[in-house]
Amino acid sequence: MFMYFNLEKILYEGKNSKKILSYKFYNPDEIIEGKKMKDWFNFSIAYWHTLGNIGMDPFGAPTMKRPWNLKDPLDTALAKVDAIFELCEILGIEFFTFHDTDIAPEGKTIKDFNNSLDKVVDKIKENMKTSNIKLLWGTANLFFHPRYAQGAATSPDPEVFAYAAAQVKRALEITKELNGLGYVLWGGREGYDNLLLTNSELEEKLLANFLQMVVEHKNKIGFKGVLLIEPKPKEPTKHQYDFDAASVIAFLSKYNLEKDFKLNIEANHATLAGHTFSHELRYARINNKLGSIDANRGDLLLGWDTDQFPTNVYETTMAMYEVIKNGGVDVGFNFDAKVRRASTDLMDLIYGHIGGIDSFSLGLRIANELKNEIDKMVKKRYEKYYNTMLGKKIINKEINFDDLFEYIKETEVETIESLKQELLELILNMHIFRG
Ligand SMILES: [Mn+2]
Repeated sequence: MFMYFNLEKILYEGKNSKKILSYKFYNPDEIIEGKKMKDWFNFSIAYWHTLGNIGMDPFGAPTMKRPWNLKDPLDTALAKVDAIFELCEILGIEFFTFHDTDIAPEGKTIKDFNNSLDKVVDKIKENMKTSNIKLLWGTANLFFHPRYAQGAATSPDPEVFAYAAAQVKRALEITKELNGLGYVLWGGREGYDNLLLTNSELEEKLLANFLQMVVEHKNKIGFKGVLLIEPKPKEPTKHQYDFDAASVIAFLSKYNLEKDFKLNIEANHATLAGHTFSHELRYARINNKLGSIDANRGDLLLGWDTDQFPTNVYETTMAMYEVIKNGGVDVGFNFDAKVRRASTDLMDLIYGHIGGIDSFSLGLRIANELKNEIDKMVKKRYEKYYNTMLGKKIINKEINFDDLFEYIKETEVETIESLKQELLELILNMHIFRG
């Protein structure tokens, strides 16, 4: 039935199943909190990590032989289209994501590149006609080629700015043609390695101008998807301008771009910024900026972006609490995750995705059970702001410093009510241990 994998479709069998190749917690059509599980997630396979990764790292040669890698680069690109549709079909994943350079060979000029992109996009459209598989989001790779070594939008050379713009223009157009739900901008080279050699005011202005042009082009072509910025603090650049959710939101607000962009929050980028995944989700959520998620995990003992498949149910539970409070995400959950360099079998790709899907699905179930208990505890913690005159006046700003002094001058304010963190942890564990 399939070309690259000798497998049946992976199906839901429930948590007591002993079958490795099954979902224990992901039941796509089951309704949770008014919505099908699959619609909470829009799970997506990342082209680059799943089809592109051949196990190279800075210390060693490729370790993986993939059957879709052929002699001719265009043949390879066309074979990858069948491979991504096949993987989606087997795993029951309805979406995929790509950079422009993942799907077609670049050639010498942007015109060459666009010609090869056209051929591959035609094949993607053909495959889409006979399946339910869709594009989650597209993006342009503005970090791999040597021309981007000193930045793309923030390069000191305007020809590089122009090249990057031409790439994003086409990538946006392709995303629209394929009905993508979003378009992501990740500025891996937008930042600095040496501050003394950097004109920071100019680079910030260039980045803002670039993003404004993205919005203009989006409106011009009538793309209805969500524009997303993906924060990351460092790597490959020493310092990246899109450091974390808070820095990006401040930047957007300074340049009047707040209504045009949301955020794509990645677990591993959060920890690189010194935050937890749920911190970044929370910050995006309370600012109405939680648009999409790159589902993976890092390794806290390593200082880099390891992009591992998510397996930590504590983390997925906390993440799904934020997602439920947000009413879901606009775009979806993309597995920006790769198998380890030493995991060289094709089957490892299947195991990785099953593990990631089930970890988030269990997280959704637990967070949904827990949310009322947590909300009750939080509400109680702040209740004096809502049920006392003093609290209400502070919230509504109907009081000033003189009034506050008068109010409090003869009152001893010692300790306040217990935080009860340990109780919360017990409740959380009780739900997680039950599964
Ligand atoms: Mn990453």
